[in-house]
Amino acid sequence: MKFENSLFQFNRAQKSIPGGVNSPVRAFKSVNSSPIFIDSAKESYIYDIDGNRYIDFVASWGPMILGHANPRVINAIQVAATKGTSYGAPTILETELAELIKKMMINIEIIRMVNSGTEATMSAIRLARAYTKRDIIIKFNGCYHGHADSFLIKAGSGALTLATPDSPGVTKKTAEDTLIAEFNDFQSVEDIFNKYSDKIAAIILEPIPANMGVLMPDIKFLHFLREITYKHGSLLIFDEVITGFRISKGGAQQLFDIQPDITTLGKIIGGGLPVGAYGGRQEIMNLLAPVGPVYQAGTLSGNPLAMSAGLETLKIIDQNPNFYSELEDKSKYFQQKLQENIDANNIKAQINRIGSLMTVFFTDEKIVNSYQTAVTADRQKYAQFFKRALECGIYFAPSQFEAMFISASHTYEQLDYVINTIKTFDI
Ligand code: HOZ
Repeated sequence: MKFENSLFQFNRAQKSIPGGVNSPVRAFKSVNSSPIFIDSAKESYIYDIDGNRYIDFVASWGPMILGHANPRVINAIQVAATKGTSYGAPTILETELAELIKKMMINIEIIRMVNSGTEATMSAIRLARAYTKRDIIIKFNGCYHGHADSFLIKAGSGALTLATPDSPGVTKKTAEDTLIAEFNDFQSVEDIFNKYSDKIAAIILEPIPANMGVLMPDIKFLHFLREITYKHGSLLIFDEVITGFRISKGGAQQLFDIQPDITTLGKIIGGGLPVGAYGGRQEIMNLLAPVGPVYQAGTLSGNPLAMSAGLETLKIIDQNPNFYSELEDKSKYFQQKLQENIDANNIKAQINRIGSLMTVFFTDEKIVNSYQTAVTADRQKYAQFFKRALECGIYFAPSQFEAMFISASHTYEQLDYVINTIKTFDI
């Protein structure tokens, strides 16, 4: 496989863009490589500018649950574009998307659209602080909630692989208001509440962590978080930017039967265009301006192109009663066969999967359910695995600590190709 054009463009990009990329993990640094530049994508294939074709398991980091360039979604964007691309004024599309999200995710009574997951989580904690009149938030070691200052403390995703889980530029004072607990560890949460009880505004978490690789949550732990936040008058914020509309029609909160106070969304609700959102109980959401005093605004919030793409994506999902069961069957098949071949090939790796979210951890640990077990994974092994896969036309996430996404457009034939190809890997 040749990567000459990508290499040339990467060198060119580095002269104008930090590290040549607009989001760090794309630089392929943690797999000791340089990025492929993308030309186009269709369904489950992605094509680079050297003419190489890959089966895509990155799926734009989650949004492309239908596969790339779905004809209905593209048509909706085209129709919207011919009517103008931004007005900075309300449209019916925004209400339609809000109504559909509320129907599918029943704990959301009122929802505000923004432009990214980072904006959603950043605004959600402002709201939680205003509602509770408290300052402290609890987040979990290795969970990632975007790049707002309050979350860049023991963060996952690119921050974890670049070994900068505490970013310079975050002031000490900001960091002091974010307390860190360990995911799936009851005691670590109890300890914080014992010490700071009436100062804690909220716990924010990815109910299924997917930014230190995919971790399996202890369902009892998630219910415990709901109980302890009720008990202490704190809010529970589910960051479902990745899991929303991926894990089930109603997200992880439906799967685990938990009612968070605020939910943050992104990725799928934009159908591949930049959208985030946060929503929850009316009494909390109505603190937002212009109803209440909590300020948050945006010129491109509710942008008609983005709303159209998200609305069409959710309609396609909502109209297919078998959408999630088919995705589950396919993902389960993939996990089982892949694990069989990994074992048969004497590769020491453990696959974590929930629905269509997966990570192959290169570790001896049999159960990977904590930050501590996740980071035992051998990044060099993952880098070898990633590179071998890429050469065979398979595009996995360029980092051990990201998720693999299965889409509705992956075929069993494509999955079989991957399963059988891995049998030949010498790593
Ligand atoms: N933060 C994303 C992964 N969890 C990566 C975003 C990107 O590079 O596009």
